Amino acid sequence: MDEIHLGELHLGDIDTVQLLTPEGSRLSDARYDAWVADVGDEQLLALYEDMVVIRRIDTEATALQRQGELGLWPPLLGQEAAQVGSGRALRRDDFVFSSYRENGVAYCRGADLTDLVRVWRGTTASGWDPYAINMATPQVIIGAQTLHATGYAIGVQNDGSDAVAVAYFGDGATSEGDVNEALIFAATYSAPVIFFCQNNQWAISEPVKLQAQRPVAERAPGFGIPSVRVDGNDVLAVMAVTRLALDRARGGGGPTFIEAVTYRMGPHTTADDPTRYRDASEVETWRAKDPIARLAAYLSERGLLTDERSEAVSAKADAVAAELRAGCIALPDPEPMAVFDHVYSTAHTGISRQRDHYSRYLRTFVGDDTTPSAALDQHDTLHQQDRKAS
Ligand SMILES: Cc1ncc(C[n+]2csc(CCOP(=O)(O)OP(=O)(O)O)c2C)c(N)n1
Repeated sequence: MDEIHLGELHLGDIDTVQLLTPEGSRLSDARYDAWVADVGDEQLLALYEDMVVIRRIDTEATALQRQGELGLWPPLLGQEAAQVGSGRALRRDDFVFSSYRENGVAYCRGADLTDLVRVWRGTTASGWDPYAINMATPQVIIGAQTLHATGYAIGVQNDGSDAVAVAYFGDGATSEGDVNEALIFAATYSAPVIFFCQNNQWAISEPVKLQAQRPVAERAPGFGIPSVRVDGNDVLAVMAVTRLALDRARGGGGPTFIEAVTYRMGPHTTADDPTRYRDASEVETWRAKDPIARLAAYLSERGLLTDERSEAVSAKADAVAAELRAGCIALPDPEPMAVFDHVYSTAHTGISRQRDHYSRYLRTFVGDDTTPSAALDQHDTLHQQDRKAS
């Protein structure tokens, strides 16, 4: 397979890789077909199931937030193909550094369902063990994870491993200094890292056109990094471009920048109201490019997605949603004073003072059944230890 050459990209003629049209027809592509030639019927059906399940997780979590069970949720509705196509291309020992919206990638990495919602329920400061699924916990500081991914990639390169780091971020993140610094370092050290930008057209209420006068994918060649623009609602095309980029990185070819052109059909988070800044017609235009509908159309046309199969996928999605809901609701409330644990490994007067203040505040509730007396007793012991230490 040819490598992507920097000289291939020119202003104004950037192509978007597509293997499945919105109507569900398979296009042939001399360059990318080979990268998904091994994807047989069962694997296509598995990709379809992944996307349906991920959408179901998303709608269930959104419902949980609306019912007051989660404080917040960042929906990924419409971005299933970008996340599944790339997530399923990775090896177990590759490492993912994501933002808060990559719940679909986390599902592909094998994250426990309850772990997807712990943080959003506010019961913990981080959702899962990064080393159990080789995926860092979600980054809320926009773009910072691109630096982490680049540093990690330089590390595995030094170790002589052929594992790859993948940074997921949005179109808005490309305006951040961190992302630009990461691109420079990755190019300089030829780091085995993939910059996977999900261009979902909006950074909260800022349209991508305001931030990027040219396609986002055109930025990377300026840093010496080859880039590719792919239809992010086409799971097969996303898988093909990700596999090529992984192959380049494993073979010492360095970083690749992927712009997956997709659309966030829901709000930025459940705290946002997109009707205030975007036209309903825009959403409808993108709904016609739905990633799940096009794969369903392709599979149905080929007689693969039978009623029976479709029902089995729905049943699986419902079971996953029920498990997610049960796990979420059963999460124990942490002791209030536990928020001060693990902030510093040694005594710290700033934290001690805050802990003391909060403890006194909690004591104003004494007599109330919700008073966490065990936590307060524990706090007193810790506080005395701190005092002795300082
Ligand atoms: C450094 C930083 N600046 C600002 C914010 C506030 N903020 C949260 S999400 C967001 C928009 C991000 O848009 P994009 O990168 O396109 O990702 P998307 O949410 O669309 O997936 C902003 C500005 C932040 N979290 N971090």
